[in-house]
Amino acid sequence: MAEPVRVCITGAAGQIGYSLVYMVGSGVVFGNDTPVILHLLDISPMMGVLNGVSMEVNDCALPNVRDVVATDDPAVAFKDIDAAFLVGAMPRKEGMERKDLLAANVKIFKAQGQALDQHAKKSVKVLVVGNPANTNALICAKYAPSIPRENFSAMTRLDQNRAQTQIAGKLGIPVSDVKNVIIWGNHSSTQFPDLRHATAHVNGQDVPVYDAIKDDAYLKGEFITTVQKRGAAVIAARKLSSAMSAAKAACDHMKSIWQGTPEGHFVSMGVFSDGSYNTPEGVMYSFPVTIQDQKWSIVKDLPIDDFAREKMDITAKELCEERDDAISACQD
Ligand code: NAX
Repeated sequence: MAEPVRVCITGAAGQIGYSLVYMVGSGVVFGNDTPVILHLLDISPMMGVLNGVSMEVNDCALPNVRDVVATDDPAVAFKDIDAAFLVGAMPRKEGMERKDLLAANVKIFKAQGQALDQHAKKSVKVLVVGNPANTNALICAKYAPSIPRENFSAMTRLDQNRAQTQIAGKLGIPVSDVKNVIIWGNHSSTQFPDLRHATAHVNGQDVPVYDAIKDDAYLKGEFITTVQKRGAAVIAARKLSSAMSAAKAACDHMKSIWQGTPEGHFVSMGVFSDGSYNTPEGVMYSFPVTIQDQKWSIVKDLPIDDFAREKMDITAKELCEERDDAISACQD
């Protein structure tokens, strides 16, 4: 067996945490041959609940779980970690504006960036799930200057999974037969789920989704709004935000980082923009990426039509506004 990987999950007493702790412990992310030491962080009032989660993960008797550390101290939680799922934050409630969330959450990610900088391995891979995920990741990286900023990413994989599922359902094929759907921009309702480069495996071959579903009105209308509003639809139905699907997406994202992307596939994640596709540099914009040796590269030179351009610019504008609000909130 390989050396154990130390994995921190913040917000581990919360609802995403409840699914995520089990999934990470089960071996699906870091591999069945890789033991994990779970570092579970939550805030002091949640320590009772966190201890319960810790008892349960031990009682799962998962062969991959070597040890569980449950704490309210970021210095302990981040000590020598190889990977972090930063989930802990205030969740969006029905009717809550992203701006309110941003002010409340950005300070958490500033403090966690500083703690990562001091205590984590410099090679740590940090996935930010807590909303506003892209901007929280930006702030976290900013306050962890000794860790390469490429090691930080924000989750838009849930949006990608939702988009793939919509198309698979429309075509009546397994979700794994839909690939290369792109989520551009922010994990918010301005995101642009783009099918122009996606393919579906139909009648024994990969065909462009636009050829498989010859319905522009759906592809450019209902499909996009369904994906953009899926989080709100889950809240309306469950009276709670997405949790099981968010945990699964977080595992998919970290697995892509850890184990790479298969030949011919790309995945979407929020990463530092280098200005590709005329996006503003320095915001955490969701791009299609391929990953090898735990390093991501933005997929370049995909053709962008006017329809896509307009949508990509709208979400870029929102990210710039969030960045400016976040920077001033951190200075307060
Ligand atoms: P919960 O409220 O169930 O759990 C959050 C947990 O974080 C709580 O246990 C809380 O005590 C803890 N916490 C708060 N501040 C903390 C801190 N400073 N350090 C450590 N722990 C802290 O929320 P849950 O439904 O699990 O959602 C967590 C976050 O994920 C929210 O910000 C939510 O908006 C975000 N989401 C992001 C998604 C994405 O695709 N990027 C989708 C799902 C989800 O909405």
